[in-house]
Amino acid sequence: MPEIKKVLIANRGEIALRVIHSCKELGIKTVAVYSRPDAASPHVLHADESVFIGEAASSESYLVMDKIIDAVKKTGADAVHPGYGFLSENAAFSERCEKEGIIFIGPKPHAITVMGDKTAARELVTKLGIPTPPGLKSELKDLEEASTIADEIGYPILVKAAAGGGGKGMRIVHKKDEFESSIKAAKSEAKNAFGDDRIYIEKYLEEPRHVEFQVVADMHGNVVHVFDRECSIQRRHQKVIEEAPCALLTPELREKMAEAAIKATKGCDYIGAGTIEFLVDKHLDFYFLEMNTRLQVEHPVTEMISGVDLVATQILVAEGKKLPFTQEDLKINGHSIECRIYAEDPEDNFLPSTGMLHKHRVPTGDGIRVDAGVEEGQEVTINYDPMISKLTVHGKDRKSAISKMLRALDEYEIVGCKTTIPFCEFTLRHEDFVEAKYDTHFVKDHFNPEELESKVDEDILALAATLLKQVETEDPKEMLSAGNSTSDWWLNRR
Ligand code: MV4
Repeated sequence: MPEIKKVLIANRGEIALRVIHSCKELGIKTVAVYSRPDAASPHVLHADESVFIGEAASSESYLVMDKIIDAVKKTGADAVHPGYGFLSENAAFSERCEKEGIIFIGPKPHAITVMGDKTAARELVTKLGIPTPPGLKSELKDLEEASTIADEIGYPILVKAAAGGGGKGMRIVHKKDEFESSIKAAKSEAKNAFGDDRIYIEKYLEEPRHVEFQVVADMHGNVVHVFDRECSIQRRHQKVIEEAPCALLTPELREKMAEAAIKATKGCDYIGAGTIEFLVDKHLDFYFLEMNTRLQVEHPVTEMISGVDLVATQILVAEGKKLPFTQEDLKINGHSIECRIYAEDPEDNFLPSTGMLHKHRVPTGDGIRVDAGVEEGQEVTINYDPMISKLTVHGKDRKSAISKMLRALDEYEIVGCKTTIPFCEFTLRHEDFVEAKYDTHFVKDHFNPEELESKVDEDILALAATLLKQVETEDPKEMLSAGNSTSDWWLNRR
């Protein structure tokens, strides 16, 4: 395998910057690609070179394989890092890179295909002796047979799309007389969403916790896990707060789950960084759900407790090098929490809240990491994911990580759009979160927007500061004229 000298990052925002950082530290040149509204984005400014790839819609830019491959050839890059989302879990793209002689920094097409098909993944891990939720062994073909199985495992039943994943195309069936109509609706939904109407059924596990394992594998048969993360704080299948390690796991359970995670990884001949997703129920029984064949958004919490640079590790193994550490080399050090700061209004059902980032001042200090893809003065638009940044902290234990996160959230200043910061503060102060007694229903069960702390005082202070700055720097007459930006941000403040 040739050494990687130049990487094209087929992504945008914070993850593109994250990849650029590791490349620079490894002495690798970087190429950014960008759509029209991203022309002046940080990922473009921080890369050594950049290539324009089309209009705002992802389907005209970041998702177009031909444009990415052309950009690779034009710039002489020898590898592509897909980040997360976009082409990261596209087996055809991994294959295309292979054919074009470009290193795809990720798994081979086979692993992406098997794990991307959720019933194939379920069949594979079942053969390996890994527990999955009770349900059909494979794809649902015969309605009558499926209904009998549903009776056996008991309601509620969860219907899932084979081509789904991440909660897309799921449907809960509460009782027998809804079974047939739900299956039919789920099939047509799956057909519409994925062009694939294959579905399967599982027992719907109640009060589950979402626990995932980070794995890394090289081309020499070495597979190591980099511990676990808990991601149960989410809404509409969008994670908001993640932590590592999972506070629920005992060393014995961690060992058992890690063993299953490594088995699944080896079972699909995986190469690179991946995530095995499990549900853990109140009896501490665990079940394999799916494998994500990419670097995940929440990877920083793993990096903080392990000291492993996951992106650098991805690049090394993509070059054909051996993993630079063994399982025995890795130890859990302290505790890490990540809050995703979204441009969304927690007081209004987490509706996207776009606008100009008039102010973006991030917290600083020991054990604090901010991965942001936008800068002050930039617009947060609806073209892409509304995530402004990821705030990740590290403490000597869970309690100090929570304290540090609350301090950091308090220090974070964003003016121009509403954000999930007040929601994160609410959660981190909640008794059940503090005691680590929470499951995937936390938001539904406990979150009440009326309990959010009022930010009005801070807003008034921020307004005063901005006005003062304008008085000092601008013509006062202009301030009073229409279209002044001050009134804009006042209306859009968090
Ligand atoms: C489940 C489940 C309960 N029982 N499967 C969500 C993401 C995707 N990877 C699979 N997911 C789930 N699968 C069984 N058999 C619960 C979830 C789940 C969930 C379901 C409904 C509402 C919110 C949820 C949050 C996390 C996980």
